[in-house]
Amino acid sequence: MTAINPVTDLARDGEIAVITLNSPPVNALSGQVRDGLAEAFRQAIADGTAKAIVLICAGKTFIAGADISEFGKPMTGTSLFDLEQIIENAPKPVVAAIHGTALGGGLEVALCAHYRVAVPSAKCGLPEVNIGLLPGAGGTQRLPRIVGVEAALDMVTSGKHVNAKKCLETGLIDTLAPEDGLRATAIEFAKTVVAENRPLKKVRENNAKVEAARGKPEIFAEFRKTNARKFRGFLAPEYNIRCIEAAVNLPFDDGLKAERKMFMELMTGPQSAAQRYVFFAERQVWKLPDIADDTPEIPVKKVGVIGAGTMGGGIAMNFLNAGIAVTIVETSEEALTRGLAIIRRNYENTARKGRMTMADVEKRMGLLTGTLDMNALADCDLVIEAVFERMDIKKEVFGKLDAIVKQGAILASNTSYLNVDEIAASTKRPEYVLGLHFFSPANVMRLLEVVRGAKTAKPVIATAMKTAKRIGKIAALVGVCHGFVGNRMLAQRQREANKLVLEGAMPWDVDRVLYDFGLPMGPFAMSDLAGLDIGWVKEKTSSSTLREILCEMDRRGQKTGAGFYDYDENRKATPSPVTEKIITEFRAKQGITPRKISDEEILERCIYPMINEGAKILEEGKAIRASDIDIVWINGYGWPVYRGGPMYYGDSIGLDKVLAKMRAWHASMGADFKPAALLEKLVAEGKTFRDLK
Ligand code: 3H9
Repeated sequence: MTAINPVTDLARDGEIAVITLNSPPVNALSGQVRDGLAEAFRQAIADGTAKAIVLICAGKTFIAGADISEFGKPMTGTSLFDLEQIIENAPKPVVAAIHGTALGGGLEVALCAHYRVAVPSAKCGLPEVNIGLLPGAGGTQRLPRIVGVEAALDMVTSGKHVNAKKCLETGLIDTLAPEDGLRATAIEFAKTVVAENRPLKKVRENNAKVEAARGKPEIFAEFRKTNARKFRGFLAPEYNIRCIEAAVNLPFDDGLKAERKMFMELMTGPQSAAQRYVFFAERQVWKLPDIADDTPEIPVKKVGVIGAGTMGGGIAMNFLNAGIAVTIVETSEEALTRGLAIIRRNYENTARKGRMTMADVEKRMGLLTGTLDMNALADCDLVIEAVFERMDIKKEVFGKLDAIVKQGAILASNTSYLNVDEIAASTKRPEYVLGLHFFSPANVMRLLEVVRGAKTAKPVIATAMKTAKRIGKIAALVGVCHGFVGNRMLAQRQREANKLVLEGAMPWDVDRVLYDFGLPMGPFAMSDLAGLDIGWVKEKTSSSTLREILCEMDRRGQKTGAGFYDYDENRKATPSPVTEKIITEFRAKQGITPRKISDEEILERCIYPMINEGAKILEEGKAIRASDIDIVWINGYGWPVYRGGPMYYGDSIGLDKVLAKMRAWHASMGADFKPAALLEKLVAEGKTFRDLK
């Protein structure tokens, strides 16, 4: 075996040259990797006694793509394009041996090999779209030549990882190898290719499938239409589609040029920069500076959930999906029966849509026990309380749980605002208490805020984070403060949205601006969806806010067919003349003369105070990093990922701009706008949130 460089080896197995790449963690195509591979291929090609070449990777995966951390920096070493040319034009067969994931540039390299062999657990995909890019090394031109235009469109715009069985069906791979016999099978396969004198199959020459779609622009028009909602605001999906169109309509080399041009445009643009930032932020969020990776975990085999309402039911489903037994406790037979029935119905709906079998439904329901007796939670490892959001009730529940649930078990509250330390103090085990703030619908939303109390023990936090991963969540560790990270910042936006309406904007103006910014919906549409009567008490209402007036008129949101908006029978919203009249009269009563408010002001007033609040959260140590706050907003509130999260957005528009506005509003409108000390400091030092260590 010859070491070509620190990450690439060249060995021989009879007449087959075997190139092994070993660049942990995921064999990404860094400059060093490209150099090593290029040199190894050159040597293997030059060696007249080697009849074929196998490319295989060590470690957990085949090449998982270009090295994303190199993007935006000057390129060093062999270009990926040159490496691909060497492989594709090799005068002897090249076989790629795939395990783990062949993604992005990794699959593109494999597509330049003449044959591909994979183990059954392997997956292939072109996930560049997820980081605001397109496959820029020929992937958009070669993939449709194998899998066809429709399948290629789906793969490049969804970024999905396709399993080996499916890849075999579409021809993306040529044969399967046993799970523990990839190397041997790939070598045998290469020997057969040599022995049978099989052709050097170049994907680029395979035109039948792209030609079949030529002159059929409706394929693309239909695809765009079907996915318009999903792609809204994103540049990359459209560019990926255009590249597949180029594959269909242009000769291969011209298609490559078109792909290159669009790739560079995306790569140097703001959306991909934001999405690449999010890629790393999603991985950073799990890293906890003061909790070592080897902190002992508390095994979580059985979970208790208190409350079978929407939240409790959704929470329970997360664990059932992960194969963890759940006991759910309610206070009345009726509420329990209803809660269990809703869980079943949700699963059955999923099964009806073909995303689960009825056997899966029964398996999950088989793990679920409903009871009215809290004592049934005695042997749970983790109990999550999802009862009414009132401190006295929470304290009572925790007091009872403390007496019932075994020592060493974790007691968690799903509170979205309340003081977790106060809840913990109602038990004799505050170190085993923390907040697990799920977002509604809890079985769908990815975010989990893990709220660390003053006394929460490290193994409890470590267990919460690991458990979050097990149930498919993305967890951010946050500190105790009113509303934690997400809702604390949301409150800023809501306050300003309400004020803007008093000052002269209409709710649908505010909603439109935020929707166009990329959020799934604006604050008033969101209030209508949640119900305007959350926290509204009929007996105490006094027409003191627009919200109260709307509730008094039984305009309590979507559920009553009217709120800020009017709704038709399909829940389609239209701006309401009734609401408009209420607002106009309310302003008059308050002596407010409405003024014209620009879209720019709406956006800045809603978002800059959030960024300022984020700075306060950081300053108080309630979030570990600015990027964790971004993760909260992307995964809990639908902040558009191509804008990187509110803190990243602040950095990208310039913190000096945010500060200048906060100062001006502070002077004209008072304390709500007091600039955060951290914001002042960063601007004074010419730094950004990303510079914070
Ligand atoms: C591309 O290929 C462009 C080309 O078309 C054209 C070029 C001209 N680069 O996710 P994990 C790190 S674009 C750099 O926790 P898992 C990651 O940050 C690329 N680093 O592991 C983490 O580091 P740390 C297209 C990368 O087992 C560590 O590896 N490819 C890259 O849960 C472990 O990652 C993609 O978009 C990378 N490409 O999942 C694939 N990938 O430990 C992106 C990972 O310091 N990668 N790292 O935090 C993935 O989807 C997952 O990482 C993978 C493994 C499924 C591979």
